[in-house]
Amino acid sequence: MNDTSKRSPGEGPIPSDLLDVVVVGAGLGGLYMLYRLRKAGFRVKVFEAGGGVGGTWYWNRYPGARCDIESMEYSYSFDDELQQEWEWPERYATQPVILDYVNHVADRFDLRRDITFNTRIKTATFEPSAEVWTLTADGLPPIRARWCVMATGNLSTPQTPDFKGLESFEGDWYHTGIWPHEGVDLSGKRVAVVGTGSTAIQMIPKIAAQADHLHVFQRTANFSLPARNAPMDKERERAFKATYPERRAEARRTSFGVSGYPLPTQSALEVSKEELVARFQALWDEGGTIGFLTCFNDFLVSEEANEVAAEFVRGKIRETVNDPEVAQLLCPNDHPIGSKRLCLDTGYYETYNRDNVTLVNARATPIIEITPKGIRTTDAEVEVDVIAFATGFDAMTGALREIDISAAGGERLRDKWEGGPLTYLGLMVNGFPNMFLITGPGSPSVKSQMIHSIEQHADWISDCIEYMRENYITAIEPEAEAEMRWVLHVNEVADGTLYPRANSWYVGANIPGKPRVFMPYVAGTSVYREKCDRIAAAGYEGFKLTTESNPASAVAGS
Ligand code: NA7
Repeated sequence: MNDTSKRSPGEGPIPSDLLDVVVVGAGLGGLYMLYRLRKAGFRVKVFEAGGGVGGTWYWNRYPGARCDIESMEYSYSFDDELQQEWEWPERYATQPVILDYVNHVADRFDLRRDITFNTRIKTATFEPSAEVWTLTADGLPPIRARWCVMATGNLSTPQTPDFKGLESFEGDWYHTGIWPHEGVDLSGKRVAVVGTGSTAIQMIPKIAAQADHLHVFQRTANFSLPARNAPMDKERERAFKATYPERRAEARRTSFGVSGYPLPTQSALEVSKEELVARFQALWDEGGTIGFLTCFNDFLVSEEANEVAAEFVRGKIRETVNDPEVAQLLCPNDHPIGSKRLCLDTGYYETYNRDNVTLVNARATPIIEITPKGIRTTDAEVEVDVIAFATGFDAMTGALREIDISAAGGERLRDKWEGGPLTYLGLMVNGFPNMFLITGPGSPSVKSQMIHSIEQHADWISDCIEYMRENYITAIEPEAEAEMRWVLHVNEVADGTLYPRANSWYVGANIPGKPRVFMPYVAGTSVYREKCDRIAAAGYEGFKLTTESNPASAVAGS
């Protein structure tokens, strides 16, 4: 071992260029990680590709961008004064409001002084002899740290299909995930939206209200529920704030990390069809998606129960959309409801009753090329001035693939994950010591209230690094066998549900050539948290720990 490894991690003099922890990304995950590690006394720096904090909420500025979890839930819980003082103006917060909130958090806790913006990390390499991570970025000297935390986000690599002729398009085109910060004036324009996922469903009513004509290219219809967004109910806000700590504790005992939706105990098959429909109607009237997803314990397990809900929503679509042919086209028929991200909208289906909106069936007549004047399908050329690609992201693994991550023996993460992501708890990867993932594949991540899961991961990671400091442990990584068992478990849990039945970004189906592997852990956040805590309490069971006095590896726990 060389000099840098002789000091106890996080203690004693630090060679001037050696950090304790380097964090990649200043979104909600990176910011809280910085706060937590700094509080524990570690020397931390964050590097962020964007020009400001916020991650997803910094980049996704398309019209109508809004969170689909209620504001009182979708916020940090770590500081009671913060959650008491911050006022959310609406039931569901818009992107600009969330970005204001994130900026407020960065200022309030003086986080910016440790963040370098406009810096995209290109490589991350672990030197086993020194037990040091070295990261590189254009225009900066190498960044060296004992630990590396990837807070790179799950939906941060926008995916524009490789359409022939795109470069010849004479109008303007945008991907929703990198929407211009100054906004786009679409008034009087002929606009095409490609895609009908959550993003498009939020954006389409806004664009229709502005554009001269909107053409929506739909390949797969999606289920969407009404948000019933409204200005914040002051009484509800007051009641919520009066019991915030209890609410947060309750959220930890749920599947999705959202309070008010306890673990369901009843099977949908135990109630009559009439009662099922009445329950779905009540949830439809209340607005939001979590109620639907947690109303019965077999909603995402039993095809029969699921189909009742699916048909209920299809009925609403037929009731709402005047043209029966358009309504039929909007009715999803190829996946169980909830097996793809359940969308949340304000006036989505109603938008198709407008004269200036045309739905193009991009399944029956696929897009074959972009022309100088617009989009050509197998049926016709649609002339437009602007194309908005709401075509999604290389989800969960994309941002990590973009960084050339390599470790002991030169193994690269990209190669290791060629057949799908392999992690232990979605937190660490065998062969890549001292590198942590925030909400990585194999954790509940996108199948939960993200800030809830971010806080849980950042707390676990900080506790782990503190434990290493206290116990003179210089390196930690999962045992290969523990990792394999976890991956099998994640898959087994998913296979017991209807989730794998959909061609969703949860299985990488939206990226040509991406291996079809179900990535999130869907046993629920409460089950997951309990497992993480138990493993840590058992001395990091399933992890290989290297101590300073005994550099030979020792397996913790049993
Ligand atoms: P999604 O949910 O991945 O949706 C992408 C949409 O783009 C979906 O409707 C796709 O159809 C469509 N798409 C992709 N490629 C094409 C081509 N080549 N032709 C036509 N249509 C295409 O991304 P979002 O941004 O909406 O949402 C991502 C998450 O962000 C969301 O779940 C929230 O968690 C926040 P397909 O279904 O593949 O047929």
